[in-house]
Amino acid sequence: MKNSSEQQPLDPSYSTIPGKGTEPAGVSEIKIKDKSKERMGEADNAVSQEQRSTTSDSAKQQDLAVNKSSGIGNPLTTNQGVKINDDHHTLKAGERGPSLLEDFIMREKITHFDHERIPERIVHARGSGAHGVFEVTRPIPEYTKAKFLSEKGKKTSVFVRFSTVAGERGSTDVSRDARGFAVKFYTEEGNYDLVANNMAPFFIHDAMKFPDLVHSLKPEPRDGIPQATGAHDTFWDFIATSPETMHMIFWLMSDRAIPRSFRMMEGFGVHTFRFINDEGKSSFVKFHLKPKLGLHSLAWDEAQKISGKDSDFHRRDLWDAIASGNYPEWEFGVQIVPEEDEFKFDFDLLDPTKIIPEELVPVMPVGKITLNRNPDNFFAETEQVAFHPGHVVPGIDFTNDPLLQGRLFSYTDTQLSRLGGPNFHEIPINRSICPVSNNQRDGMHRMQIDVGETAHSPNRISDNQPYQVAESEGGFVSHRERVDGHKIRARSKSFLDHYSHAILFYNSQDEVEKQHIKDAFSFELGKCKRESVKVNMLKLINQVDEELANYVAYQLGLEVPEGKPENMQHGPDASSEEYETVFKQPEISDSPALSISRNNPKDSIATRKYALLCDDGVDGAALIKIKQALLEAGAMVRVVASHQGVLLQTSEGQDAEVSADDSVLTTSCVLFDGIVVLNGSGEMMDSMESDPRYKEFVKDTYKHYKPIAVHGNAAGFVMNAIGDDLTVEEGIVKDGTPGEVIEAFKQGRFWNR
Ligand code: HDE
Repeated sequence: MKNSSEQQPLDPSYSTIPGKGTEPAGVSEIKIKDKSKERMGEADNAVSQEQRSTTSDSAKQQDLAVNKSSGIGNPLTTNQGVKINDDHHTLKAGERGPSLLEDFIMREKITHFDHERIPERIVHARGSGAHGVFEVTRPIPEYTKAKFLSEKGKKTSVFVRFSTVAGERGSTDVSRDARGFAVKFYTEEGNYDLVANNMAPFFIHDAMKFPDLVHSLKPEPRDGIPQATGAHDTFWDFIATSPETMHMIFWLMSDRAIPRSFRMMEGFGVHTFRFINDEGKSSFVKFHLKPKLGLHSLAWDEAQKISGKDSDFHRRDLWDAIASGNYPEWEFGVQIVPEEDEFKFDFDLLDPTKIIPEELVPVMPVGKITLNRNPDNFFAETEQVAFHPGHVVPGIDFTNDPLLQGRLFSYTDTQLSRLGGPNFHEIPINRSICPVSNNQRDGMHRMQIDVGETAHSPNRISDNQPYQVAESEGGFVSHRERVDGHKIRARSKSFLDHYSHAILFYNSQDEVEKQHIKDAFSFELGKCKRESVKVNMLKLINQVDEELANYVAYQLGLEVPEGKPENMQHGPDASSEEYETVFKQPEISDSPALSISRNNPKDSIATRKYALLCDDGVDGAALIKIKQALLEAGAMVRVVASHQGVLLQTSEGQDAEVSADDSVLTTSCVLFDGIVVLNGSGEMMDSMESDPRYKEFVKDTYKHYKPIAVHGNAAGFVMNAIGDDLTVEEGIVKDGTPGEVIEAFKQGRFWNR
């Protein structure tokens, strides 16, 4: 293995934007330590705590450096280090003869190849990751003794993995689904993993139901269809018989399930956790991640088309943003509930299908996460990273949320088979930046060479080393919660209100968002084959909103059935006294924080992507002017024509070359946030008019509610292309100045079309 002085430079495109995107903070500070010593536990003092905390934003990069190798300048060798003379031909008995078993070089190469895949994650198989840094903006020692939250300005390395839930590893990024948002904080006290989602509630109460939920969501067992979507019978059959899913299902039918970008979605820790301060006092806490760019989503038709045109849409967006120096940022915030207020709410804090409305307990910002470095190797980092909600540090602890309790078992268990044994914590992306020593030994792929004479405790032979650590010195001590109960398999009655938070969520949406929810239910249930599934679902939807249920019923060609839902899993029987307690009204009637449109800043086009649509004969001067203005506003711009490369121009006195980055064959309007249609020669307009791909480019941009700027003689073509779909001209800027175009682009979507 080569040392990191021969490490590949950072992504070369970092330096393409002047003044931006040079090395992420701290990377240049990388110094090589003797990692072999440190990994053997001998170098506990090799880097002092002080040194660590001053370099902590780059501490993980420093840690990873020893494992990196570019191969550049090296001879080609076998895995045993033997130099290879011919890597292209199998050893054969004669030029046309049979291959020889003796060929250790060929056998090694093929054998390694045969084993280079690992099992994909059971859920969240499709993901994208990036490195970054967490910085404290508001220390909270009054609530938690976690050191990474203790000082203003303190920086901690992080690795974040975003994911879809249902689809397999190679599936589309833009299915209707929840998104995983898992953050590994490499703190000086060990790794802390916040394994979050982009939706605040979860489907179910109890971990025991998770395999059923996931089996229903995954492709159906008989035919393996459909991929990466819940729009099929088994999923809706599970939902329709499990009313506890109603809150989450409304989030899933909302635009939150089709984010425009990972960079534009929130993260939620879902469960209520505990913070523990230095005095041992506990408070309840919910974790939040709020994107600096605000919340933005796709249109459903657009998302389905993106799946065909670029199924790596989110992965590419994240990669390109980081590579071009547009580092995504999230505010990291907490909702704190004092222990004594545990029963103050209408819902149970331990119920993961509920949220604490931000209007009841505001989110306090405590830091920010910035993603500033793409991985060097997808497999080594994004695929091998292993998160676990049980990876906590002193100052963070669990509650008795039965879903969380089950997760605490599942994550290590699943890594054992996915990553091939019990030593996955040694994989570079997973190992902590602080020393690890204990009496665990051996197992598949052990990297650490444990020296010394003992692997047991207590021991006199090695003077009880490694030693236990007092709580006051940072030893983890579980919160001393009094627990007293019967051993039963049951569900708390305090969890049985299944509808109030779904009602709150739905009522907090604006009319456009409500319409999208109506359409989503109609689409998803419309894909189901069994009428019984649809009818059961209509009954449940009817508990949340009658008008919605009637709308969906009409779309399905059905009627909303009379009566309350019956034969539900874990809802009380319709004849029981408890039954009415299930139907509560929400504690508050409106929560603006739940709506995307109310959290959607319209103040910038930075990092948005626009197409300049034109062809040979374009007015080059106009193209350069608008392109420059958009770039200066921080947008990304691609020129799209009938072919790639240099374009002929009409403009006089315009010497600069203009060329097309993409053609209408290689790209699509669904990959852009808006378009500018340039003016040009009569021939240019004729060729655009006669090419259906141009027409579709404009028409779909309009249909997906996105802004269209049009110059001069292109206006006729644009209006023809939209044709009968035209309802309002809002969002179509004719002959606007660059400033006017940018103002329209800032609006993002014109939903009233
Ligand atoms: Fe997970 N979940 N989960 N989950 N989850 C996994 O662990 C599980 C739940 C979440 O990018 C698996 O390493 C159970 C809630 C994310 O690598 C597995 C239950 C939330 C990721 C697993 C839940 C999540 C996972 C599969 C119910 C939001 C991707 C691979 C008790 C707070 C992490 C793996 C990554 C992954 C189990 C419910 C988020 C099988 C049993 C609630 C973001 O262990």
